[in-house]
Amino acid sequence: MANDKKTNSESKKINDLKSSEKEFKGSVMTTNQGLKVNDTNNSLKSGERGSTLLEDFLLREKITSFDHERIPERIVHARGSAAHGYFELYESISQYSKAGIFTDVNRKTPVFARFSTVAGSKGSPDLARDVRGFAVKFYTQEGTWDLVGNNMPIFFIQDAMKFPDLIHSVKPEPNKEIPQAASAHDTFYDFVSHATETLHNHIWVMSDRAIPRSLRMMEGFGIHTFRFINSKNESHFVRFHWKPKLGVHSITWDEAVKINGADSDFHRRDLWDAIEAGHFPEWELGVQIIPQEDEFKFEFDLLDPTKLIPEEMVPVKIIGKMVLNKNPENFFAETEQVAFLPGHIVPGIDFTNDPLLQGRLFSYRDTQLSRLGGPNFHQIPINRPVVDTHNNQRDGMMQTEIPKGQTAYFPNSLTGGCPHLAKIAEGGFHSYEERIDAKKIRTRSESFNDHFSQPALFYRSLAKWEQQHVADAYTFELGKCNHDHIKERMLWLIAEIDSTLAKKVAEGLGLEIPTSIEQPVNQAIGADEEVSKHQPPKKKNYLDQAPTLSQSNTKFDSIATRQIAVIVANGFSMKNFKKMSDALEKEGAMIKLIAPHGGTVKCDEGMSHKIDAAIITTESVLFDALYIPGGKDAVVKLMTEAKFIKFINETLKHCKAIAVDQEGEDLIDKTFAINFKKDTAVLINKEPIDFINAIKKHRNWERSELVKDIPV
Ligand code: HDE
Repeated sequence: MANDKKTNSESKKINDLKSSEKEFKGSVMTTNQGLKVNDTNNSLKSGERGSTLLEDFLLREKITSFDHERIPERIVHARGSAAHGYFELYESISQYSKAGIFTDVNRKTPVFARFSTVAGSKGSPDLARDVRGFAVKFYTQEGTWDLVGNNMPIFFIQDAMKFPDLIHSVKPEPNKEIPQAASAHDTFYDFVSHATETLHNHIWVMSDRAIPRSLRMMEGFGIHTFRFINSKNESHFVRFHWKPKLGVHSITWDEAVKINGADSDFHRRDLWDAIEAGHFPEWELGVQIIPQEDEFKFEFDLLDPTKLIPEEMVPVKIIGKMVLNKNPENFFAETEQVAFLPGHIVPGIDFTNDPLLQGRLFSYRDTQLSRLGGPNFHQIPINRPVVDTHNNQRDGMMQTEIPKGQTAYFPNSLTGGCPHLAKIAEGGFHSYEERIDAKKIRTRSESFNDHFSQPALFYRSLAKWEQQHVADAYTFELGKCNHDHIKERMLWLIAEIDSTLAKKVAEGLGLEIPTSIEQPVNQAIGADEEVSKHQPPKKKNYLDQAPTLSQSNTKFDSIATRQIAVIVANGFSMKNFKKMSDALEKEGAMIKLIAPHGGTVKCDEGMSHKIDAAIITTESVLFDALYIPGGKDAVVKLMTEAKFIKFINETLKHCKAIAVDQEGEDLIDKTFAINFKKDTAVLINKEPIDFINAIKKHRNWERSELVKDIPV
């Protein structure tokens, strides 16, 4: 009996230790020691109007806890949003990897994915022009694997040694802490223009990839070349890709600037709302596999993280999918405390000598020590593996487990040699035995020295409208710099990438492209090395174009989760509205009614309809498309409100689809300065299917030139 009691209380304790989730419904308020609290509104005082007493342990516990609520934010990727989900494998790839996650098609591996901007602090707006982090924690049965990537396939620098310089240059300038979450300032371009290895990632940041429409509509990349190891211990090189089911879509810079004011949580809200509505975001996982013997087959180095392997040269093999189907319960406990480490791998995956990856293998564990307070951060619920862990590591800050027994060393006899080691065949990790025979040197491989061919390939591969956006972005960013010598140095480098691009930017800046620049360009080298040999080598042209790099070749097959603004006032046509909204909702679009005021409006059939937003509280940039049903009274009313006119003009300017029925045409006649009735995405009295097809195309970019002077 007594024994049973002990077992019960022991197992209760284990359960308590394991389960850290707390439900507050129906519970009484207590202190952290379990004392029931009778008053949490008033401190203990010496008399009704007297001073507060030091004795007040209730006040001290509450305030102390509050004082220490914040932990240091991530030095990079501080602004993030995350969700839970799962990963499923389509087919076993055991010929390449022995990892359970890549061989067992019957598994549903739990995942936690966090998306982030890089430069801004935790409270910065979502629509900064920036790279997006794309980090996924796979809780596999052989241990946790973290794939800590970005939404661009390459990185700025080639060696971890330069990372602090890169980040210090893009962060707010240290004297005045300005600008927040923005690369458009002198220090960043001072650095970029002196470190030409950055130019490839940089041109991606100038492209629409840096201002995604949604976190759900961006690709993800592991960037570095990793290794797959199969059960015969054979190695293949691999690069990882995430392909969003909804395609890759972006907004314009004008929208980004406005969204940051209208809803600075735009991406965070979009991810949260989609999951709450049951529209679970999905990505397919793809791999580019390169046989070991092809290591030197390419005109770039596989170990160089500033180079992508064009899909046109090595196709991406789709092997599985990730579905995000649950929002976190608590932002701090999960999204903030999650710790991703590129060093978290499982048997079947291994590293290469990419010098950036090698540095990351040190940095991420190190950063968690100050961010999460000590070496036991793996015990925080979100960071715990799904498998049991046993080792002899002990103590330290925030130890929340109670390791039992007499021994904490290996080998031992007192605990029967446990925890014992695992044989390789039983899943024990064994590093790939790469042959190494080299001098110890501090240098950069010559094979990393081509900094211009791939930025040029990227630019050549873009559609006309994408190229225009790149030119506009360079012009904006450099236009924000104060020093002409920095702008001129950049112009010289852009001209090395593409001379027509440089001409456009130079015109916008009102500067000449210099014919030479004074100082050596490439500072990727040590002080004693010859500068001249690092001048830009001739560009290679191993591929004229890589169409997969252009967003004009992405998927355009769905309007699911697209936000459709419907502008209405009392007397709007119910018949038109119902036909259109039924068709849109059937395709998964989200309809939002916007009216001159909040509350409800009445349609022409006398029914009341709840309004989603009064016009004063919203902006066109928060929507993907616009519909105006007819109804004479409604249209007359809408015409009198300037903000609706602005709303319509802006929707037009951002090249979005607009559908109007009957009297709705009068409203666009009043609004549009020139006639857009022939525009393929302005649909007047057309069928819902025409509007749906126009929304699927995301934008009608052909309109761009005609609308660029609309003054909104
Ligand atoms: Fe990171 N990076 N990084 N990075 N990184 C961090 O780790 C670092 C790099 C990336 O949602 C930090 O836990 C170094 C490449 C993502 O929590 C820090 C170098 C790629 C995230 C760190 C790189 C990334 C981070 C900050 C050069 C794409 C956010 C807090 C050697 C493949 C993960 C933290 C999350 C976060 C260091 C380069 C992606 C300081 C030293 C390349 C997505 O450890």
